[in-house]
Amino acid sequence: MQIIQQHMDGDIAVLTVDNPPVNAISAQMRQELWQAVDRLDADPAVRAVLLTCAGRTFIAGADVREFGQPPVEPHLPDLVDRIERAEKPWVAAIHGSALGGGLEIAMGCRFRVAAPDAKLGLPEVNLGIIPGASGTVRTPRLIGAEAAIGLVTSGRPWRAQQALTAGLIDAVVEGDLPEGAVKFARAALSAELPLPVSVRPVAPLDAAVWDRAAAAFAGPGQQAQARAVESLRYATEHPFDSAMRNERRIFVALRDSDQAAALRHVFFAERAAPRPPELKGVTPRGVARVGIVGGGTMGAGIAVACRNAGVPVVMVERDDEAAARGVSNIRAILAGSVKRGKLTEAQMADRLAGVEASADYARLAPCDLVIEAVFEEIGVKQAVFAELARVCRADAVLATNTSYLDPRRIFEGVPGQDRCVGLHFFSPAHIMKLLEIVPTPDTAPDVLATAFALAGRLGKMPVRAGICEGFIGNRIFKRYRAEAEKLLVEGHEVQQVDAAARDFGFRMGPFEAQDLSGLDIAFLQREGLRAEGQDVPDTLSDRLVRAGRKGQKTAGGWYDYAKGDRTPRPSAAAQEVLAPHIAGAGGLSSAQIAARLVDAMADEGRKILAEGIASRASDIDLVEIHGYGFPRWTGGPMFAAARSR
Ligand code: T1G
Ligand code: NAD
Repeated sequence: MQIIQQHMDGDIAVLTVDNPPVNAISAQMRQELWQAVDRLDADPAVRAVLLTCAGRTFIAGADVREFGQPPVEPHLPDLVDRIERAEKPWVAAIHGSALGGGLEIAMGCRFRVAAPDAKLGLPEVNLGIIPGASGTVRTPRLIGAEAAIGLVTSGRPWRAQQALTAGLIDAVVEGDLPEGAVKFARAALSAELPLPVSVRPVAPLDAAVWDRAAAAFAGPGQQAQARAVESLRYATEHPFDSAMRNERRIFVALRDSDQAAALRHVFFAERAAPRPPELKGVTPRGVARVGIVGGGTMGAGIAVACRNAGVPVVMVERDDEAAARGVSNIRAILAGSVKRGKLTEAQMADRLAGVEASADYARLAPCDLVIEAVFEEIGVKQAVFAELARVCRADAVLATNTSYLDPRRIFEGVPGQDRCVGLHFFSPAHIMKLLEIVPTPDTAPDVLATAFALAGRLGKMPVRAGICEGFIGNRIFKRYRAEAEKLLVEGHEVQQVDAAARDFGFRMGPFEAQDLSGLDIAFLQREGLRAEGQDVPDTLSDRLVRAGRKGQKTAGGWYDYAKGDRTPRPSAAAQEVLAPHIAGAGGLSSAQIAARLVDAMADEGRKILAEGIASRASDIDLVEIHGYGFPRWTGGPMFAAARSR
């Protein structure tokens, strides 16, 4: 099967690339494009070549699945070069996304035009590499070095209009793209052709600008960004050919690096998790309106997540006063977005207008899906579901946001158990990407599919989780905290463990994070279990709470805090509480401490897999990355632990 079709529009040859789903560049595509250049150059009936794509997008880059395999000729940089040297000028007509190698091919063309909603970018750094087919060499020659630094190091694509302003493309084509592009080509051919990008001059930047750019990417996990700056700088200070050799050298080193392998793993993990194979072909139920019971921390955050996605919300609270509080919780979140320039006042008003808050459960009748987010108490939740069973349509999906309770107990007695499902959002729910989707054995496939579809609309990363205490995320988190305490018992310092976690790539260590969120939440949960007669031994953090140290809110937990200052300071008082329980002299290095934490998480992860609580190891990695700040460039605990073995 040919990937590329050709037809003539007068004296312009139109090539259409068709390699679903995203026209990723394969060896065959490179070969066919090479042959097309030779063939069309030799054809006297052809004056110019239009490069277009079929399907939803222009060429979205190299095929990530081929990264580990031996390279096959022709290589992409040579192909881009060949297109640029073609006697007949090539015009790239871009719709959807021109990414990575796709944009590099477009930069080899003499002209680039794009549909108004097209996106153009060099996302390679997201995969731990730099552009490998002249992206760091042609881009500065096309749009200037400073703009190129932004495009390459951010990995974020530009919209067509921004690309036009910067000079990345020559025109935005409204209406039919191939037709408009042919018209553009005809007009362009009547004037003198611009220089090929590789021979255009590039203005050098001050050393200070480069130094600033390099300094911005000195942190861990930004190896690709740092080396992209290096490659861009070299490319603006050296001739094209030498710059290409330098880019290649850096590209190959990064491609074979641990960070790139980890980021590729995450790339595929993120594409696998939202599409469980068992739901293939299952049609989700329509969700035009979402109900939310509870307007506290989670209910308000979930409401904002829905409103940001344009979904109308009905919120029910205990009484009118609580309903008003729920609305002001929503308003406070939106006002924060306005303050940070992420939302306009008008958008905020629109978001609020789509929220109906009340104390009357009957208002939930038109909702297609209702999420319960009330107190974490089984009796309260069961009473809520009894009300939902009374007022909601029989086909409405009913969901609970419980963190630790067994959803089967919460749904007990609800008619139509097949429409019930756990939807575990993370706080703050309008920001955190993770959504654990927790079906019971009775949950119907189309209800599960509805949950995944909702996650997609809300921009969440859905991960299927089975039922156990804490599901995937909180169960591993508990083990992580226990391991951190064990390291203290063995004689390591609180600040030493936190620093090791930070050096590994967490934004915060386990103890400073607990001080921030409060030690009392987990304490109260354990006290609840103790009250039920369960044997739950005191943790070190329980001992701190009993000594009145609940974290920043009480001026101290694992650390002390000066008034109005969130800087953790070593605490003699905490040390006094802990001292009787310390049984060792420490001695592990920072890397060894981090490895202990990661290994404990991975060990719990393996149990979770063996019990069928998670469907795949990569799902566990996503839970940690998107819910708990595990550094993305390590690939998650399962990937990192397997690599270090
Ligand atoms: N290679 C292989 N498969 C890819 C792919 C790629 N580059 N991009 C997407 N897919 C698959 C994906 O796994 C999924 O498969 C399906 O396409 C739809 O993806 C030399 C070296 C293009 C904006 O990083 O950003 O070029 O699960 O669900 O939301 O310098 O995919 O259906 O089997 O994401 O419509 C640079 C990454 C490569 C592009 C479409 N390119 N892709 O989004 O669909 S490096 C990228 C995307 C490079 C050169 C270097 C998005 C998209 P399946 P999807 P979407
Ligand atoms: P919260 O105390 O901030 O809010 C709970 C709200 O529920 C309150 O506004 C209360 O008035 C309301 N409520 C109580 N009983 C009600 C009833 N019968 N009908 C209507 N409203 C009622 O609690 P939260 O932090 O938002 O947690 C809610 C749920 O989400 C809990 O199950 C919790 O375990 C879970 N959760 C919390 C977090 C978190 O980090 N806070 C994260 C994930 C899940």
